[in-house]
Amino acid sequence: MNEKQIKIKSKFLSLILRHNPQIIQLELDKNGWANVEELLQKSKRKINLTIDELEIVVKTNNKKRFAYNEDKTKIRANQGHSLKNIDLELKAIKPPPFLYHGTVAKFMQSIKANGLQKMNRQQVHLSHERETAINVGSRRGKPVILSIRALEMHHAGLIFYRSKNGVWLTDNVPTKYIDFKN
Ligand code: HQG
Repeated sequence: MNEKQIKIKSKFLSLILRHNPQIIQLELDKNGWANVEELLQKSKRKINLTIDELEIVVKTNNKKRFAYNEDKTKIRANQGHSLKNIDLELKAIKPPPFLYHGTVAKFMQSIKANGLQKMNRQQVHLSHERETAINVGSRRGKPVILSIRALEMHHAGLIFYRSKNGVWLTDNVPTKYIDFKN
């Protein structure tokens, strides 16, 4: 597989494991796991995906988006779901003083009014590194980087999680914890 093919298969996996397993009549369990054999079998309807290719996609994925269970019979996305009621079994943890969120100017008015909301995903995604937030914002245009006073939120009782691949997650970020100057 070349890089382009790996990317196509990775995007397909994101679609199935985060958003829409139904398009191949696959069911995820309550913790977001798909049975690997069943995934490969049912994926044939849409794409060629062998067990070795799956292994490569998981291993080379730049954001470590996917994880196997211990005996590699199951696979799931580490974060980014829009599917409701997926329990990733994450533990609440104390965040660093600041976390970052990359967005674009057209959303700012609404963010200033409503805070950061999870929109179509299960949670708001934040990063420890500013650079990551720049990349996230750049998907949509010229990035606007927001600093979030995460530790203050934690002290106020708001809950943070960190996914297995290092993305910080929280239900919403009220405006008062967002630093709007760039
Ligand atoms: C914005 C990708 C209006 C928010 C990335 C964002 C990340 C609001 C968009 C991960 C708002 C939601 C997540 C409000 C938030 N009013 N707009 N109140 N609150 N927004 O894609 O954080 O490649 O769901 O700023 O790299 O951009 O998929 O979230 O622009 O890690 O692995 O609404 O997805 O990772 O967009 O990206 P998204 P995101 P993957």
